Amino acid sequence: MNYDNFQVEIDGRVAVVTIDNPKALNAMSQPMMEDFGRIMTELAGATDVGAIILTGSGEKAFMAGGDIAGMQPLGAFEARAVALKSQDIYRQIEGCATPVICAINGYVLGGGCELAMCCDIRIASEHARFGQPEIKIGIIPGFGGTQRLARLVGLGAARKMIYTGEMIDAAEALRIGLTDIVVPAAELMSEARKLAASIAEKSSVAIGLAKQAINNGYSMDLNRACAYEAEQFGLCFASYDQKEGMLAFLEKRPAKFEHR
Ligand code: CO8
Repeated sequence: MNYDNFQVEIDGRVAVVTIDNPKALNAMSQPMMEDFGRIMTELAGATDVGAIILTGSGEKAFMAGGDIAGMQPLGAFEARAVALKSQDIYRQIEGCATPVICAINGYVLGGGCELAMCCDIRIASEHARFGQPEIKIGIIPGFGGTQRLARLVGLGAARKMIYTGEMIDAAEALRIGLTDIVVPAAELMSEARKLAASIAEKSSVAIGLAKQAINNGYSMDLNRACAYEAEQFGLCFASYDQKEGMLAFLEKRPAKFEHR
């Protein structure tokens, strides 16, 4: 895969996608967002990829949001179309069977924070700074931020971030649940790779079913969600990996998953 503003590297069953727009702190323009969608579609469909890490180039930013220069002249209908298109790409990341880990190496703002919230697990460096600063430029979050932030950290903390536009540091993000892990900057990628490798070596079939059970069940009431979980649990037993995983346990040897 060859794109101007992204690097894609595959190491074993782990893919690393690096947003690379250093002159604007990895802010994403609309053409970049479209490329990003293509990359994620391709990786999500690759059976030899068991986990994806998203990160940003350099040490200063994961992604400082949408490209403000490109957005400034938009009219209302164009802005709505941009938001809907990007929301589709973000939803696709959230819904794809492959787990996505966001390795946050600095500023994670606006559309960047909204992207991070679509990922399965967020791991941040100690110097990461989180924010939804849209209010400061006269707009509101448009890539799912008003919805996912409130669901993730609760209404009060979400309102505070969205109404003030102020950034919070990694420790505060950990406290409110906006990141799951915080590590020193020098250890960010090695920790993200360790986590991704640990996921990617498991059965992709079971991981995909677990992701669906968690994500789809989250918006259901508990009874319906548990019934849905039972369906996903049952489906595991249609896989080669379930037979192999249980047989390997009984034979006291490591399982050799084939992700089918
Ligand atoms: N867009 C375009 N350029 C940017 C952006 C951005 N989001 N962020 C930074 N840059 C550029 C700066 O303009 C600057 O360029 P230049 O060197 O040419 O002047 C360069 O990156 C470096 O930035 P700074 O000099 O500002 O670096 P500082 O260390 O002083 O400050 C900050 C870093 C605090 C991150 C600061 O750059 C900043 O506040 N950036 C803007 C952050 C922001 O507001 N993000 C939200 C954008 S809006 C968004 O994401 C909403 C998407 C949903 C829209 C849906 C409807 C269309």
